Amino acid sequence: MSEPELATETSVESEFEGMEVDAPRVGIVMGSKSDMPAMEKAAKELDERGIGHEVRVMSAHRDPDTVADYAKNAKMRGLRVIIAGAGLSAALPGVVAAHTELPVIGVPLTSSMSIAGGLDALLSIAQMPPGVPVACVGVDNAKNAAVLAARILGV
Ligand code: RP5
Repeated sequence: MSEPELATETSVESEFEGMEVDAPRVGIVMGSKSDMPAMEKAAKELDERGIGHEVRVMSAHRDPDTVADYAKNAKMRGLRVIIAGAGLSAALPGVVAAHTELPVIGVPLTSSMSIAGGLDALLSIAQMPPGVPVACVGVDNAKNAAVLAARILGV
């Protein structure tokens, strides 16, 4: 009977070669560059907690294929949570959640055309139909999205 092959240091190294050890665990996406001032608060909170993240601008309405590709590949790329901020008829968090099993945290945002102080975006995000959940934090409260992401990650 042949001896089981023991992994040598070199073979383990080659297994890990090409794997990004510092790959981001949280993806922060938003529907417009105009959302950046509000969404930067999520990035700042994750920075302070030492949680790797990436920031992307992509609109569910203007770039639907980009959003679908991003969400479909997110888990495979090592992301564990997605934070999605959008204003007005804020479809982005729901569209992301439709294309990934990862937990999605929506951040309803105010914008120049918001009605009722962002109630439009709040309802768009919170009122997802049964089966495709999106967690929803308060209007413009991107910091809480980051704190919730940290709790989901258990760090
Ligand atoms: C949404 O429309 C964005 O998330 C943003 O909050 C709002 C306004 O976008 P801009 O017109 O400033 O690009 O899609």
